[in-house]
Amino acid sequence: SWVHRQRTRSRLSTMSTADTIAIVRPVPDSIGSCELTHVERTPIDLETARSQHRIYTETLEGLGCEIVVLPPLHDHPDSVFVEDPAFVLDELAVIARSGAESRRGEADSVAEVLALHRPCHAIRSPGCIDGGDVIVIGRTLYVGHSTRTNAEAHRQLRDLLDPLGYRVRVVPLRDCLHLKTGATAISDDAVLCNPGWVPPSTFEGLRIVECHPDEPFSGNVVRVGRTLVADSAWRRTNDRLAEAGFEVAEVHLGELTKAEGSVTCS
Ligand code: CIR
Repeated sequence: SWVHRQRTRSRLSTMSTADTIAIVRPVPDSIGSCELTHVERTPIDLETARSQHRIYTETLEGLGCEIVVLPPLHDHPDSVFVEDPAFVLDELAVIARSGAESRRGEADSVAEVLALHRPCHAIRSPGCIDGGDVIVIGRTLYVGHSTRTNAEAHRQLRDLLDPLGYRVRVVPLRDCLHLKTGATAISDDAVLCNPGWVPPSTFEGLRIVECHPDEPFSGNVVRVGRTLVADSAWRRTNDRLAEAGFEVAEVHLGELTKAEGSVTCS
């Protein structure tokens, strides 16, 4: 996967994706005390986690992203998962209010950076949402109904986004933390999906690539331009993506998988 990643990097170095900003936050000292919902706690090696996160960040940079590194939050064990405190649309950013109380202190510093680029709108109590529950494809927001995201947040999103021409579709989940644990967009009209966790009927009208059944956690990839950044642990699903014509850049975030995280969240 290293070879593949290097090759992908040099081939894409002339691609213009410089208008893409990737926000990351270092792995905190406290990650061993992270929230876990569907995953059993196993020891996380801090140095390995940091080195995997560094390679992931370098990969995004190699694909043309401008990297913004937020200050570390060592008192917030899940703060490396910078996707959850917000999500961004062309017109505005939505600042989330996590369903996990331990994660609410992560939002302010994310909002501070996003405010440089977008007007920010905060989800208010009793609404709860994590950015990991939101997939945006065109003018449709697919929003999970999960332990982190509730109906009040769906209602606030509709109030905010209907006038901008967005449609909010609520997606029931089974057995996974966030919507994006089980499905992610792989182009403007295609999704990668684990049908056991996210009903494929959600994405009616879109092309669907199904995760390999032996790799339930493989439905999470990050789009950068035309490239999909994927975890090399999910070889069979990555092969399916390549066979379907997608360009895949592999990284490995195995230590963060133990914290129930994956590529988009990081
Ligand atoms: C949590 O439970 O909040 C973290 N341990 C994992 C968050 C992963 N984020 C994501 O899927 N968007």
